[in-house]
Amino acid sequence: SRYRVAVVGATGAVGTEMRRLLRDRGYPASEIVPFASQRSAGRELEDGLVVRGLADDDSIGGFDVAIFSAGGSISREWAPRFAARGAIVVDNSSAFRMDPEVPLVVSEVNPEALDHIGKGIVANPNCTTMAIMPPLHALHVEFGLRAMVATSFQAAGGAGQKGMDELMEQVPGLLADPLALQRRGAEAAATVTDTPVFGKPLAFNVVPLLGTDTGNGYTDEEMKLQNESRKILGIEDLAVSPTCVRVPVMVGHSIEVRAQFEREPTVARALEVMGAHEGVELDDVPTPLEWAGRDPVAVGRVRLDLGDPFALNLFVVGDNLLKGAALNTVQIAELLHERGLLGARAAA
Ligand code: A2P
Ligand code: 11C
Repeated sequence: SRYRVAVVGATGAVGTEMRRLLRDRGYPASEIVPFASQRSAGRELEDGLVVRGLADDDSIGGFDVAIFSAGGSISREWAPRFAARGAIVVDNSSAFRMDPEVPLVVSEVNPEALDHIGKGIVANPNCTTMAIMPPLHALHVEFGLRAMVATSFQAAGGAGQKGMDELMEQVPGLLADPLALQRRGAEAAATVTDTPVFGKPLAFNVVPLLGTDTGNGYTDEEMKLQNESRKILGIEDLAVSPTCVRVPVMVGHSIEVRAQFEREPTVARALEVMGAHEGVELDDVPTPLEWAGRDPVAVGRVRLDLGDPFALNLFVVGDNLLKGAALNTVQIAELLHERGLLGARAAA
């Protein structure tokens, strides 16, 4: 069978990758329909598809699967409407991830969660959580994960095209006065006045606040690392100490993880089980630039903790637009097909 596929947020950084992956991976689609805001309606995309504005219920019927990456508020409003008209929605926003009726799926980690698609919606994890799930799943199966300290180094592209644009726009001005970057940093920073996405100058800098405070000093982005990891790995009481940091990288999130286990790990066995896990590759010194544009997540710097023989340190890198977002949504759509879950709802 072949499916009618909607891509919502099709003009964005993630949506563009979604369309490319559906095509390149040979998704069994009879038609791919790109949706974006009314501003983009009628625009012809580089693949020849013409954008439809998300406007009314008349335009959204007849889809088997709808892949969303247009932000949480669009998903909250439109995902249930697509689902009500028979589509299974694969949603890349944070809107439904913690809903107990909505499976939160990493394709190589917990595909069995797709057995219970209560509302016709499947959620795709946050890109930072996503990157660490395949290696931590391998380690959890082997050693029993109990706790982790996770510190992220997140790329500008995590905030979409506008994030990458904001970073790039800051570079030429700051490059004009290299000495200020070294000796008069506050002055250099003050020349960057327009920072709607990151709140601080990001070029030549590091910003240790990512997301909005949830009232306990931790941001929403940090809380996702705890809550989503617990749900995906099925460890209700997993102890997580998260810190999310923005770095001047275009694409590719990095995460240093200190993971504590029930059973004593060895580095050799850790490398063995992670290297054998689908979607993971070992790399002695993984860097986001070198992994941008590649499908697997990379793990390196695997070391036994200096103080606790039950803990390991590891450094994980993943392309936030690919595995962190578009690739996993397309892999979920592939699983829905393989498991015979598409079409049935539309027919029912
Ligand atoms: P548009 O290009 O028309 O603004 P990114 O994550 O790169 O910022 O992309 C966001 C995506 O979400 C874009 O495809 C954008 O479309 C889409 N989007 C933004 N607002 C809306 C809206 N009100 N309705 C539908 N799509 C939207
Ligand atoms: C970032 N991970 O890097 C965030 C953006 O929950 O899908 C993605 C927010 C989300 O800015």
